[in-house]
Amino acid sequence: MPQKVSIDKSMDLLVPLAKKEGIETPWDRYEKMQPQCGFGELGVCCRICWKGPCRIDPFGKGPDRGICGATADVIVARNFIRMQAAGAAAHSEHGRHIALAMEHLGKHGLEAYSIKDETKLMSIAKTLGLETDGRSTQEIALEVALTSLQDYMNQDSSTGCIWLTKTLPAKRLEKLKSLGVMPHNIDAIITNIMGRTHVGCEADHVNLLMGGMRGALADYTGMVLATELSDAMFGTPQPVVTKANLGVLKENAVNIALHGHNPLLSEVICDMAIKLNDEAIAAGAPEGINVVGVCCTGNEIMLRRGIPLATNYLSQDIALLTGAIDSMVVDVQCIMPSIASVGSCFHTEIITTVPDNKITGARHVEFSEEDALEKAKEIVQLSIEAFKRRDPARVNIPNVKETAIVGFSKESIVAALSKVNAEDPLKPLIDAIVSGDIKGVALFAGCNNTRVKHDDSFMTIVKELLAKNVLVLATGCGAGAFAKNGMMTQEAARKYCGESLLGVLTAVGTAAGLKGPLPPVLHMGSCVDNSRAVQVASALANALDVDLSDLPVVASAPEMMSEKAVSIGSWAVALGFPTHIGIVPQITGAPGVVKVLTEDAKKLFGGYFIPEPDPMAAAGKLYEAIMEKRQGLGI
Ligand code: BF8
Ligand code: SF4
Repeated sequence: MPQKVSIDKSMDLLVPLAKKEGIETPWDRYEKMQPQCGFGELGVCCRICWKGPCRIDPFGKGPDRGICGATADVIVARNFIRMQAAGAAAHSEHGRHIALAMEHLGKHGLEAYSIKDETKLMSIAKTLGLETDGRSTQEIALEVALTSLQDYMNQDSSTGCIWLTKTLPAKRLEKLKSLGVMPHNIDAIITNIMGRTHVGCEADHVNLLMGGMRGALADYTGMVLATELSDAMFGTPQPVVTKANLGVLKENAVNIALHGHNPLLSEVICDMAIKLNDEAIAAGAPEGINVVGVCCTGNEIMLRRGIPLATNYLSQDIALLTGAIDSMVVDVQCIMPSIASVGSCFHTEIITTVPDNKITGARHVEFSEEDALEKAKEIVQLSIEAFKRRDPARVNIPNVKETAIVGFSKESIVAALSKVNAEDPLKPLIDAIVSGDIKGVALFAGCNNTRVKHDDSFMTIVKELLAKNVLVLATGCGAGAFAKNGMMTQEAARKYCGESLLGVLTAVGTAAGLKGPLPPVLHMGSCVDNSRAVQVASALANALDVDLSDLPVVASAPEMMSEKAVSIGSWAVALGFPTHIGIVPQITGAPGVVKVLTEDAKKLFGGYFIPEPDPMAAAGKLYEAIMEKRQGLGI
């Protein structure tokens, strides 16, 4: 195990505690896994048919083709685009779930849900070109839902997905169309990828990769509709001050950790926790119920409700070592199965809620929109019961929590900017970019990965870019890393930003009533909320009458691990953004694939992958990419 596995200060207490208690951490499991398979690392292993597994010898001494004749490029391209399809499927299932809930809400109402943000619903209807005059909120919600569901149903491949075509600049849409990568139907595109990668189908790596890019753009479609519809149902994030890191757990409260992704579950549990607070007090918890978040669900409820974030991906099971989490309630994605075994060492209820995301060893309470209130009540009461079994002698809450100013949706950013220029809110931002006070924009996204020190690459790169006056946006577990490690405070802006960036953040923050700068890292939400950053970039591109690929905008996923992150990184490239990945991707055994994704993509899309594991070198490359785009714009 590396000397120090994480820079998260909570881990200084909990990792040694895990060792003492004989409880395995992800880093112990990582160590046991060494050495990891070299063929897998290079991506040159194929298990697509049962003649295999086949593997290509990277040193050129053994097989250079699989038994069917597939080359390294074909094997790697097939594996890669299947990852893009899986990422798109995960996000799009999330989006479908929200759209179906909104459809039910529109058709017959749902006891636990409503349209909390009617302004957002109206703005969505306008974006989608729907009639609103003289129609009730419920009618509009129904049409918004049905229109969104069209993106899963349209069979006419000459028309692009609605959410994609309505949210990207015209120049980019033309480009995507000319390259033949416009998705018309999320489900059809995912099926297409699975079909064309079956044994004996496509064997041209370039065409495979272009098919994958179309899949990644289907992923964007599912994400943007998930974000926008969630905002209408649960509220569009506005700036809010909260806390992050495991010190947000309370010794004298029933601690419920909400983990996963979909706000349909977490929002109702938050409501129910408020209702049942007195039951918790009566059960002996003087501070009632304390809901905290983990991973992207954590980000969702943090931005919309100011609920504190306990931790991010890699420290999710270690969080249970605090002995103070009474229940961890999960839905879908990025949930380590290990939470069931670690939870069983404590009094903690690990509760799964989704019929197709169960974990052996966890309790399953099946949740649906129709019976959401009843099930949320059951879950909260199970948590209170678990609290009664908590062993105070095993409680170890790290005294680590940072203030975090979060809640930067496109709407809240525009609202803050409009305090500086009410007529033309984007002008102050554009002026700052043109003058060079802001050199460019970097979006940090993605996960943690045992291959690199937990949270460290995020922090190293961001400090470098802030010092060079790059505006920073963040989502997902990257945003979690920044929140936990103190990068969402006004002090951090003063400490880390270059002079001209600090000037802009101070002007906007002061005008918006913050009595000082905005935080140096603007938390935009969960992973699906990467679409918010695209909305900001599209507004800038439209205002400047340029394409997205012309903007000095870059993306970085320094600690990525999931197929969703592969898909997001790919659509970032397809939209024209240079995109850094800090993990050596499982494609390096295929020179042709590497060339397409890191070089040819630049000519085709304007965006391209920058694989760079060293965070300092990555910061340099991202800054260079920003400066190159500035040069292209002549600024
Ligand atoms: O969707 S950043 S570890 S929690 S995949 Fe997962 Fe990665 Fe976290 Fe959210 Ni995104
Ligand atoms: Fe081997 Fe070809 Fe089968 Fe893959 S598809 S396992 S390369 S025979």
